[in-house]
Amino acid sequence: MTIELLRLHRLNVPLVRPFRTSFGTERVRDLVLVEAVSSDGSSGWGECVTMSWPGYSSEYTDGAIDVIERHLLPALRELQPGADPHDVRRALDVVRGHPMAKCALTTALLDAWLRARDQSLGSYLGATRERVDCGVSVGIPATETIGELLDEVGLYVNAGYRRIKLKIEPGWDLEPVAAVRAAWPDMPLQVDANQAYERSDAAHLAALDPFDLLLIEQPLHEEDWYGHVLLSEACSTPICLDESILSVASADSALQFGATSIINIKPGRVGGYLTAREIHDLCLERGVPVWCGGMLETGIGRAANLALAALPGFTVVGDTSASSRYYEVDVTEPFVLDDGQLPVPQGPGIGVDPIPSVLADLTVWSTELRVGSASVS
Ligand code: NPG
Repeated sequence: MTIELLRLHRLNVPLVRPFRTSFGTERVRDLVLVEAVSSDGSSGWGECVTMSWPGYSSEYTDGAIDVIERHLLPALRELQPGADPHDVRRALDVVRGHPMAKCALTTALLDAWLRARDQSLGSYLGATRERVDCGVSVGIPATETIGELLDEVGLYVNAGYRRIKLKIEPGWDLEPVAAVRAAWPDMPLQVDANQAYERSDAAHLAALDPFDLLLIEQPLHEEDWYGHVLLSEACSTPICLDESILSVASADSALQFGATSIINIKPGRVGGYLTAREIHDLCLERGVPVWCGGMLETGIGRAANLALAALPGFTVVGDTSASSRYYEVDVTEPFVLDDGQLPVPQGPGIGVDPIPSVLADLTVWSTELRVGSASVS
């Protein structure tokens, strides 16, 4: 199989409600779908999870498009005939960083490669479940009122979600957590700070301990490894790292140092599904629980995340929510919650395709790039 063309589709997809975190507010998801077109005309798909501005990480959508066109595509052209998904990952290693752009590209090629073999991504990665428990991430309400928060959480609880994650920041933490815990005493609950706190907030964060949270996610700056060790000692609630974990080596280091006891695995943040699986394997071997984080993906990224979240080490409920939590109209057939779970797609590759008319409606820009000699077989 030869990949002849890459098509980049930039989509602007309105969110059903603004999503506010400690680093900003997202109203429209500005994302890129990478389509890898094979010599037989079939396509593989990958979603680039960058945001339009570098608030969550240093990557952003214009930058991802640029690095794909200017640096990753030429690296792909160096592939030898017969290259497999591991060769593709290695070929892109000549570019430092840019894991989200790499993930989008490697997933599109992996999807094409698996479709040609009639194998699903779940089976390729080693999935052991056909359905995945789903949690939901709840942003900071626009009005910053407890009433609005409880209304939104109530919608999700009634829809059947099995775990609630609350976004927190200084000034929006103890009170909302206490209110949600009081309203739903038995609901699995966790919080995510997206690096908003300082080491000196340790005693304040330890005040979350009585609320029986599953974890506190990424309280400190992503490079503050020692700070997370100190917090792990100060809080009885487990600390979980997200932004700090970019590779197998950083996962290993964080665990060895005691900076984290649970890991949020996001394929985009670590450069793709092969590395995501390797981090999973390392954690499984060490008895460290992992869960699959979300980046407000459309059905394309969600399908692939569900395949990953079906691996045996994913014992903590993740962010793989239903399409309706994010979008009125998804790019693929919608993923619909059933008893708090979503099905793992069983078809070849990621198992879903964009709906052409929806893709056309949501596309704000696209380009076609000739790959030339890259052959993946
Ligand atoms: O359900 O996809 C989802 C969103 C989960 O909270 C979520 N994601 O910091 O983990 C995060 C946050 C995020 C979303 C980060 C979009 C960056 C972009």
